[in-house]
Amino acid sequence: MQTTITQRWFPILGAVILLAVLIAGCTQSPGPQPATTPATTAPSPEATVLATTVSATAPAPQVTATILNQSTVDVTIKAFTFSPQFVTVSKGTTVIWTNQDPTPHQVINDPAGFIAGGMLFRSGPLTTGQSYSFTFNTTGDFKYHCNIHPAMEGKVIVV
Ligand SMILES: [Cu+2]
Repeated sequence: MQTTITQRWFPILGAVILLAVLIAGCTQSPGPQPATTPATTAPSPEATVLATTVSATAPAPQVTATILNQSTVDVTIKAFTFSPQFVTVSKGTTVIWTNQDPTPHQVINDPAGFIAGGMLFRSGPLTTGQSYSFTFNTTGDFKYHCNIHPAMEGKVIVV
């Protein structure tokens, strides 16, 4: 008797397993569809990670540029770095610092740059998109840093 009962349950069990496999197959097919949607959003966190990696290694290479005989020279503040970090300009050039970071930065020349008992140049805190400009009318090396993040350093060489 018992063997006949288990024999009767086998087709039912088989049907249940078949149903389970079918359901699993149905739940799997809509699976890849939402998977493509996170895939499109996934690159942005990856890109952020890459940008962080770049900014972490960015302070090591020191970018220099020589831009002579220009009335204005741009220095970009991005990823906590002045770019170009070391720039050589002609006497009389106006250097324009523009903050492209979401965080504020403040350009201030180093104590070595003090002249005649006063500070040569010092910006206010620059928010995103804000600029500060200073015209260098004397030759020399003018080191500066960010007053908010002192590890951020740069230099203007006036020739
Ligand atoms: Cu800063």
